[in-house]
Amino acid sequence: MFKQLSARWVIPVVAFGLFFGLALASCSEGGTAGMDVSEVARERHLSEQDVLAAVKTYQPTGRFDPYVLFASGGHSGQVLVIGVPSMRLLKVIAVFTPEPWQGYGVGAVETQDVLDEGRMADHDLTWGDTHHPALSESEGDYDGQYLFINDKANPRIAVIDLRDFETKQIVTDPNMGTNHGGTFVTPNTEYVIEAAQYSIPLWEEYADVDRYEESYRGLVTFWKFDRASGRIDHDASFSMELPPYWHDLSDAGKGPSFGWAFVNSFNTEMATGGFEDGNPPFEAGASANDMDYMHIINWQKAARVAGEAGKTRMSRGMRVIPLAVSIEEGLLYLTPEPKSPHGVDVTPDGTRMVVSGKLDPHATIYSWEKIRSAIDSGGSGETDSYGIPILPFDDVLEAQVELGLGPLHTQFDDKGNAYTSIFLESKVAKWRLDPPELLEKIDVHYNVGHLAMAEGDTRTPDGKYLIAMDKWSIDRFQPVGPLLPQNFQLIDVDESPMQLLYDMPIGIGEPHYAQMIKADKLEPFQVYPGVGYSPHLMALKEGAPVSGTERIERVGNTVHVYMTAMRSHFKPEYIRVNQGDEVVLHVTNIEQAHDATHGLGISKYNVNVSIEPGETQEIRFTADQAGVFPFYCTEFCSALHLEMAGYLLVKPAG
Ligand code: RUQ
Ligand code: CUA
Repeated sequence: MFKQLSARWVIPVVAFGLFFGLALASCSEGGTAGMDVSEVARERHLSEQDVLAAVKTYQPTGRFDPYVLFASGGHSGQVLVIGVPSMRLLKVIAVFTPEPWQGYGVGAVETQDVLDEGRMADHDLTWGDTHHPALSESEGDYDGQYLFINDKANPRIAVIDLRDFETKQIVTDPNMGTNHGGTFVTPNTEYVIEAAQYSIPLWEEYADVDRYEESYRGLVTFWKFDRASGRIDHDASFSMELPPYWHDLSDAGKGPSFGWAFVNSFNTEMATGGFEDGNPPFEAGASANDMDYMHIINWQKAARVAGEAGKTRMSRGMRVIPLAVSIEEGLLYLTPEPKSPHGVDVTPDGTRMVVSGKLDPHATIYSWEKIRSAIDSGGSGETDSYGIPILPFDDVLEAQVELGLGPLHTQFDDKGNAYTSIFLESKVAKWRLDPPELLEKIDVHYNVGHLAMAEGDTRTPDGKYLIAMDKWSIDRFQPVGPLLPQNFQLIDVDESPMQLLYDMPIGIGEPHYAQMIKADKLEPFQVYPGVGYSPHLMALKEGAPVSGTERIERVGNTVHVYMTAMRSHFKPEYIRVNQGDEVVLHVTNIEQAHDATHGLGISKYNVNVSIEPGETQEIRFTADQAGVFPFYCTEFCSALHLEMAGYLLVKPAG
C-alpha cells in the first residue's frame, strides 16, 4: 500500500498528515514508501508503548485469535462474538430481537417459534436488555457447548447452541417483574440461575404498593438444563420465594462451596419511593442502611425439597418453594454485606465470596469455611423480619481490602490476583487475595462496569487478557452525535504496570457482561452435517426437499412449495398461487461447500431467510396481496448471484 500510493490513497493520507500537523509534501507525494517501523511510528505519533500494543493485538490475515469473547449486546437483545486480542467482531448472534441477515424472525417459522416462546403479557417483545452471558460448564470449566443469556427487561433466559451459534430456546419467568441476577450456571450446568431484580406481587396478580411488605416478593429461579436435548426443562425447574428486597447479582459455589448459590440484594430497606408524593426517592430510601444482605442458598438441597410432595406451591405454572419451607428446611440464610452491594464473585477455588458495595470503598471477602460453620452451629438466632436466619457479619468475614470509590465487579487470574472495577474512579484495581492487598490501578475510560478475564469464571482462569466494559467513551472516538458508543478496553494484566492494549467501540447498546473462552474449546460445525438439516431439530428433517424432489403441491387452500437452492438458481423459479392462499415454502440449500450460504428474500412480504449449506427452512405466509413479487438470493454467493431469483405470482381473487 505504501509502495504505490495510488490516487485512492492520496486524500486519506493527506487528511491524516493534516491531522497530525505533518508536512504535506512528504505524504502526498508517496513519502511513506519503504518506511520502516520506527519511521511509521514517528510519522503517526505512536509511542513505543503504542507500537507494542499494536504488535500484541494485530492478527495477520488468516490467523485466528486464541480467545473468543461472548458479550451481551445490551439493548439490542443480541450476543456479540469477538476475537481476543484482535477485538475483531466475528458475529452478532440473534437472540431476543429479529435479525434479518440470519433470517431470524423475518419469515423462517422455526426462528419465529423461538421468538414466540418469549412472548410475555400477551405482547410480541421486539427487544431485550441482555446482561449476563454464561458459558456452559463441566466440572467448573467452560466446555464450549452452550451459552445462556438473560433479558433483564422481560424476565427471560435464552439458550444458544455453540455448534451453530444459534438461539434454540427462550424461556419466560412468569413470576418475575424483571431479572438481573442471571445467567449464572452451576459447575456442571445442572441449573441456570436467574434472580429477579425489582420485586412484584407473587401470590396475587395485583397489590398496590401500600401492601409492599406483605404482597411483593423477590425470587430466584433454578432452570434445569437438559444437556442431551440442549434445552431447559421447564417442568424440572423451580423458583424460591425471597423477601421483597431488590436482588442483584448471583454466582454459583464451586469446589468446597459446590451446591450453594449466592445472591446479592439492595433495598433491604424495602423503600417504596414516591418522590412525587414528598417521599424520599428510591435512590435515597434504598440506600439508607449501612448493610444489605447476601442470600446464601443451598440449591442442591432445594432441588430435592422441590421434588417432595407438598413442599412447593404453583404460581403461574411454575413450582415455587415458599419462604416458610426454605427457612424450615435450612435452604436459605442471610449475611450482612456493606452498603448497596453489586457484584458477588466466587473465587476460582470456591473458598471465598468477594462482594463489592457501590457505596463502600472495600472489597469484602467472605470465607466459605466460616459461612459453613456458622450455618452448622445453628446461627445466632437473629433473623430478618421474614424469619430468615442471619449469620453475623463478623463470624463469616475473612477480610476487607480498600480499593477505591464505587467498586463493582471482580475477576480473578491464575496467579492469586483479583481485579475489581472501580466505577466512580473509572479505574481497574489489581489486588492480591493472600494476604489481601491493593497492588495497582489502571485508568479506564469511563464508568467501568463489568470486567471479563480470559476463562475468568472457571476453576482455572488464564489471566493475561482482561476486558473492561465502559459505559462512557468521552474523547475516545470520532464524534457520532450525542449518543456515544460504549467501549471495550483490552488490558494486558501480566505486565506491571498493567497496559491498555486496545479500545473497541460498541455501537449497539450497553454491553453489560462478557465471558472469554479459549478458542480451541469451541467446535462449531463448518457446514450442517447432511442436506436437509434443521437447526431447530439439530437433525435431518423428514420430508425436507433435496435434489430431485422439488415440486409444488396444493392441499385445499394451502400451497406447499418444495424448493432447493444451489449456485446459482432456485428450483422452482416460479411460484403461482391465488390471492388468499396459504403458502408454505420448504427450502433447502443442497450445497455442502463451506460458506456457500444462500438467502431467500421475497419482495414486500417481509420475508428473508438465511440458508446455510445443508440447512432446510420453512416459511409460511398468506398470499393476501395480489401482484407479482420477485424473490431473490440475498447472499452474494456467486458470479451469477443476481440471476439467482424467481417470481411469486399472486393471481387476484375473482
Ligand atoms: S450489572 S455494571 Cu447489569 Cu451485571 Cu454491573
Ligand atoms: Cu445464492 Cu446469491
